[in-house]
Amino acid sequence: MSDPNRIPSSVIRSLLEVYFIMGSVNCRLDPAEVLTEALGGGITLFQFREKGNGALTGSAKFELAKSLMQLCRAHGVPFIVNDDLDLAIALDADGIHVGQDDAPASMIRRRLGSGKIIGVSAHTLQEVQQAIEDGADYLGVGPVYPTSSKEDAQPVNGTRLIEELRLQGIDIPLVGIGGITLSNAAPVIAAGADGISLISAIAQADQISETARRFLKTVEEGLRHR
Ligand code: 3NM
Repeated sequence: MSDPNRIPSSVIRSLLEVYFIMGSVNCRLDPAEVLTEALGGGITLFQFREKGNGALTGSAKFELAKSLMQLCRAHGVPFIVNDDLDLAIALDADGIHVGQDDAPASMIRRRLGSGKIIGVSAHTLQEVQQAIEDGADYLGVGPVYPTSSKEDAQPVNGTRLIEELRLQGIDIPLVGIGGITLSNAAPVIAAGADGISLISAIAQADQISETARRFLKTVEEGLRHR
């Protein structure tokens, strides 16, 4: 029987349109300033991913996460935590995003409860099928294009894997991720993604708010013309 507390796919799909991810190491400016501008530009979902060289840990990580979650709440944008289930629970975040090396979505669901969003990174058809079986709410499929934001990124897939999934009738909400910019975002939506997920194209932009706005416009136009 379907769980009445699960967030409907149609809601998840619209949250995925412009899914901004970042942590302090991705920002040239203060992370709160970056996020405030991105929220002002219309990002639809945010993931706190405090990873890489110089990433904060312990109470500094917790305090940053809490302040960024408050900014998201003020804009009505859900706040997703990357990987760290204890942090997601401690903050009562809106969800968690996990990779292939983390606990399966089914196990996470038991700890988080059914009203939270669980996303999984998937790079092959088999990983996609497993994540669906485990009860993921959405998938991050990538890397679509070459990226320098993830050290252990898998080989680039282009938009091929997304197209293949949709051709096979797999309709779980999903975003393309990896190397997405304003000039290459449209084909990701045309391939069948519900949205795009990005770090550097927004975090490192000279005009963050305007850039986020242009991504939203690109995605919405892409969805209308599909
Ligand atoms: N996951 P940027 S690629 C966090 O393929 C992440 O699963 C990926 O950063 C995957 O937008 C990636 O700067 C990095 O390329 C995305």
